[in-house]
Amino acid sequence: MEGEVSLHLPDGSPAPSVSLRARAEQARGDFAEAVLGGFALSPRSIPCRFFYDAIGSELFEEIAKLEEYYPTRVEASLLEAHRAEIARRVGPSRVLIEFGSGSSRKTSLLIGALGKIPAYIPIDIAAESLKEAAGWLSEQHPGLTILPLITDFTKTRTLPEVARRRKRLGFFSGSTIGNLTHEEASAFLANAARLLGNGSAFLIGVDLKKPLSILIPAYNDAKGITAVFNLNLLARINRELGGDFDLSGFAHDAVYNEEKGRIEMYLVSLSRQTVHLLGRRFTFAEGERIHTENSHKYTVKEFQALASASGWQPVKAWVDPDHLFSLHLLQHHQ
Ligand code: AVI
Repeated sequence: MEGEVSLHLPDGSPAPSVSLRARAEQARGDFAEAVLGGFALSPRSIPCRFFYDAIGSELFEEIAKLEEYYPTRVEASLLEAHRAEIARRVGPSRVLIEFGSGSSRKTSLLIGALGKIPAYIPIDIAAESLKEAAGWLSEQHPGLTILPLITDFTKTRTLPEVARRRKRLGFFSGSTIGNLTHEEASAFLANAARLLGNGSAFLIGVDLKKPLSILIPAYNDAKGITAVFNLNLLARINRELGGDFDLSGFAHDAVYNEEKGRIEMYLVSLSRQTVHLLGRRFTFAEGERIHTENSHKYTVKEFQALASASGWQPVKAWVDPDHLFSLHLLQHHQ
């Protein structure tokens, strides 16, 4: 169907159009539960998926344009340089399924290289950005069938009917897999193997291990956009959960955990302070840190070992000349 952009539910059925408001309520409930749960832990934490409200998504788009934040730029250049080979290796007429599709900007390059595909299925929890991305992509690729699926991409269990009848290519870009722990990444890959099925292919962007002189500025940029992105979590608590965080009382911090091979982001309390939200009080000690994100980095070999242990056979990995980022093509044959 030309330019189709209706949304779909996790079971692949069309989403009723009435439920945008109900979905917003549900999202607020999930956020409240996650914040209360995370603040009961030591150290306190907020899951990184909550970065991406409308403001956080815009801030991430700004991060992606920063000189210091190489992943988006380098991944796009890898896709551009190798898309013809990727398309050749993958073969024609695959349904393209994108996990955590966001703005779908990079996907346009891939779709262009794949030629005529039966359908593109972007999966994302954010209904509004799915709709916007689908609208933009259908302008870029007139005639492309787009079947957006609103769900948490780590929990997707079924695909729309059209995808069940064709061979499938999964796409997971931006090194979002790095925001999962190794156990979560392995569970995600195993679920994707089940979902995409025997004979499927999977293209995944993965950030590489590298010197701290490059890594730290990527997560602590000179303009302070990443700091605002991180602090937006507290602003979001104020907006949505009736919080009274004083944003100037917390500072952004990004450190590399050598042992775990990951960047860790924190919000650090600059003094002893008490904050209220959802009718409760939380006291933060001076220097107390709220853990907000992990971003794991892999060598090519480490990622291939993780993929192999999770049901996928490595086909090829492309790396840029500066060894900043990798693009992995995997296949699943039982
Ligand atoms: C979305 N994700 C892969 C980004 C990352 O690099 O881990 C999120 C991000 N956090 C700070 N800057 C960008």
